[in-house]
Amino acid sequence: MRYLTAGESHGKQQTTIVEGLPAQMPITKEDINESLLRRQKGHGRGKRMQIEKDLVDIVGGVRHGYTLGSPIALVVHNDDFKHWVDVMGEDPVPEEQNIRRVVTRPRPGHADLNGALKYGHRDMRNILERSSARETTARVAAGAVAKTLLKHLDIHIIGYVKEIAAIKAEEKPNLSIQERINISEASPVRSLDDAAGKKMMDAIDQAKKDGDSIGGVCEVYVEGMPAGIGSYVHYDRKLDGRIAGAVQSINAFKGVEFGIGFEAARKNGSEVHDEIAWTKEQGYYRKTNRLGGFEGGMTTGMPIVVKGVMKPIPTLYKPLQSIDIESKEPFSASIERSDSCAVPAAAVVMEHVVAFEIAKAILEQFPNDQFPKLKEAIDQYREEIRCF
Ligand code: EPS
Repeated sequence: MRYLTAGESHGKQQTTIVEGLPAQMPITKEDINESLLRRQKGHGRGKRMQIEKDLVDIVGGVRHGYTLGSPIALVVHNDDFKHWVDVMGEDPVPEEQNIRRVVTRPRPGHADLNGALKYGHRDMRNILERSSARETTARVAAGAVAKTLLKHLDIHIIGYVKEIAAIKAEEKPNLSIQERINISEASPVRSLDDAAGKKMMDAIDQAKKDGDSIGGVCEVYVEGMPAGIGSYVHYDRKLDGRIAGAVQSINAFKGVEFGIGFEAARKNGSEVHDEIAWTKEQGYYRKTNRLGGFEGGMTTGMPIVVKGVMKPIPTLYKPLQSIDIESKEPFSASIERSDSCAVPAAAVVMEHVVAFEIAKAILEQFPNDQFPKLKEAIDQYREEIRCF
């Protein structure tokens, strides 16, 4: 399974094509819209989210509520396009008419300058329109298709916020996945810790007042994965490696950890590895889950626990110094509108990119043409490894 996205932030629409999904899998618009709407929420979002109402149009690959096995094509319209028609229009601009809102001032921390140098655009709008995190709408749409497949296979996944700025949510290792879903959905910052969540909201409000932005840490938790998904035999079949690459590719993400992550460097092996146990009902399991559900690039059958670090959004009301590429004069980068914190939304994005990598690995390992046969094969595999 693979996917492609296309579309500019202020262009007509975001487009997603997902290819490689089995036929005969139930899926509805609601499965995708729920994810899209969750991505739009979160304390700290800016004015753009008041303009957009992300709803999907399924324009290929699904008929009467079931996948056909053909590519699935999804469209989400940018409602803001109506304000940008003459700036973003696809028709060639007549020579006498100036292109409006030309960007010659690269913003520190964005793709603007590097993209301009690479593609030779002197109007950096041609860079920022695509490098904008608006694209994560299309990625969430692809991930929602993957999440639907996982749901039908009894694999459940949720993303929430662990930290914003310096405020850390308390560890809650014993919460079930359903509790994680319910608590994070009810929190305006997707925190599992109500007290920390309130402090996170205050920190976001303060950053907004200061014209600054703040980042944080998201965590994705997956339950129901059988052991042995992914492989140790080659670098590009290690599922944790693929997940890490996908998470790192989310806009503004700077790092990834599984389980205790970087903490493992500061501990002895006896404090890091998870002891193996067995019961007749459950089969093999680990007494702890410090490695976050992976050994040897394969799932252990324990919950997958992965964290991603998001830097503060580089679009600041508080100006940073940069250089105008036409005049070569220094200037202070300033903006018209921005999110002061998008970590709660990023947790939803991360949930969906992880879902996609997991679903992809499952489809590589089991019969993938017809959904009922896939389900049967996975149920049989679960039984086999329980009795192994
Ligand atoms: C973004 C800048 C803002 C955000 C946008 C990402 O958009 P605008 O430039 O239109 O104000 O709102 O995020 C989204 C539109 C979204 O759907 O998440 C950026 O520069 O990355």
